[in-house]
Amino acid sequence: MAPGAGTDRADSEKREAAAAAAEMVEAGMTVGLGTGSTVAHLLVSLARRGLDIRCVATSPGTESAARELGLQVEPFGRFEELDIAIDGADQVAPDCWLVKGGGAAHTREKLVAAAARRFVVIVDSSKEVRRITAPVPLELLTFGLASTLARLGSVRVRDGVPPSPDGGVITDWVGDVDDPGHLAATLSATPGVVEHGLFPPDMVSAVVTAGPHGVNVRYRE
Ligand code: A5P
Repeated sequence: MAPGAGTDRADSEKREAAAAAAEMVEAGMTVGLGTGSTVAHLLVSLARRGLDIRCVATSPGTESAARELGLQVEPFGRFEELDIAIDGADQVAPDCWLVKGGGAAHTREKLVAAAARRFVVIVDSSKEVRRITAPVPLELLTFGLASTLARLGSVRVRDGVPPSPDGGVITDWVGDVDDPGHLAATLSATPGVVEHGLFPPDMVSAVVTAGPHGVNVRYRE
């Protein structure tokens, strides 16, 4: 299924999770906006609240959608820190390891999440998994791509996906993920890997999951 596509039920769960997270934003805050179909609902909920907030976007798509809704989007370079960042995820494990980057935006998403005092993840119930599995998105440098791919081994270049806004090649790790922490460290230590889509639990402040029985918020702070 293409990133962003989904069932009606998944879509309404995304909308509910996004609406709950939008309530965590207060006037005067600086807000990191993620990327994807769940964040598309977040933008609508945030715009409806009409708060005086300053936003940073994690992708050109989010930036233009947010601006069209009247949200104030500023260059990330203006901020050392953000009050909150809110973003979707492809997988959320019970210990709060995440996989992100189904929409190829994980590098900018990780930078924005790392700058935020609180990082809130918004998902529909299909994203809750018992354990993290492949694929894990990767962004690779174009320079030396063939040798980076050979060093990594179990990686597939994503078909028909344009380079990231920063020029990186979008690929996926398709090997085993026995220990997300170990894989994250290995990928980070591999020359040519710009960023991987494994987000560690200590980056996450809260996970807002909407399911058939309503919205559940798990706090990690
Ligand atoms: C974008 O690159 C991703 O990290 C998204 O946040 C993730 O794929 C979730 O996307 P949806 O909200 O569209 O399911």
